[in-house]
Amino acid sequence: MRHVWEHGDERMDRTGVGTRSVFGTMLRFDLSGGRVPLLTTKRVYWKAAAREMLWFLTGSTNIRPLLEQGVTIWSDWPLARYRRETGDAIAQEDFEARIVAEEDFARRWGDLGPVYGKQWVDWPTYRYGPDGRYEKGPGINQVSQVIESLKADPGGRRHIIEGWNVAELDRMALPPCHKTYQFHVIGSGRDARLNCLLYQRSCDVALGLPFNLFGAAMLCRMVAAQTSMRPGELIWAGGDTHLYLNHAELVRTQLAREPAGEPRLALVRVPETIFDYRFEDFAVTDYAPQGPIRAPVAV
Ligand code: UFP
Repeated sequence: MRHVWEHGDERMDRTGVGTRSVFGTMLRFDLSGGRVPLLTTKRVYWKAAAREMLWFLTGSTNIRPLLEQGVTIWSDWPLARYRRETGDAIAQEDFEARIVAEEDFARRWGDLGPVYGKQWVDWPTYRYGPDGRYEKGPGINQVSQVIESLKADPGGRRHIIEGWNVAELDRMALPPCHKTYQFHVIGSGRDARLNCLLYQRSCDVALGLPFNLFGAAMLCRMVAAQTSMRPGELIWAGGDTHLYLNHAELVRTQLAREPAGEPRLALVRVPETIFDYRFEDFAVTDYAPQGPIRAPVAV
């Protein structure tokens, strides 16, 4: 955060807010012994990140299941679209309440397009049918495939989950930020450790990164458990790594704080498949962060 704030290139961005940005960054975290990258210099609502990660794995792209669990992190985009297209200046809480209460309304206004969940577990395919016409083929579950490929070929260099479906970007509320996850195994047998590299093309260091790191760690832990490996390292690679100019107060507050403690993430159960995890299967311990810091999201 200090590096981006002090050395970032100050520039205008899509949202109109403006950022300081560094291109090409890397962070590395040891996930062994339950270690988890969770900021202690402010409270991170890891429960929302956990629910979001499990929501991705269900393949859902509608904000309704998130809102039913009280998670509002994806509301901004559908809300902005609703206001823009209807001219109705509805309050966020009222919009969210309607999504939860009215199924038709949720279907019409709560969908984000083919974002992460869709691409991860149901990447669309096309093929020539028997009559020679182009038709929809069966979707690809990349998450299942990666788990199978890690088991069959631990030394492989092709263990990738990709969110960047070029053909569908224009229908997504937000093109994927944490777009590529690559897995890598070192050691073998009972010593095998699973590394995970996340490439994030665009990163809001203040609000996005804390969430994205926790989510990635969780995904890595689930994949490790499903392939009977120990968690290794999480490597995070950032493309446009930025701080919004209106986050100056957050940056100042957070940089004045001292990191303290070493939070741990426990997976209390190994379910049959990666799609059978429940929120209750995750426990964070030794987490005593300093207070939350509020800051506006750039939409
Ligand atoms: N952003 C993140 N992480 C996420 C997410 C969004 O940092 O998981 F969904 C931020 C990055 C950027 C903005 O500030 O949201 C996306 O804008 P753009 O598509 O123009 O990069």
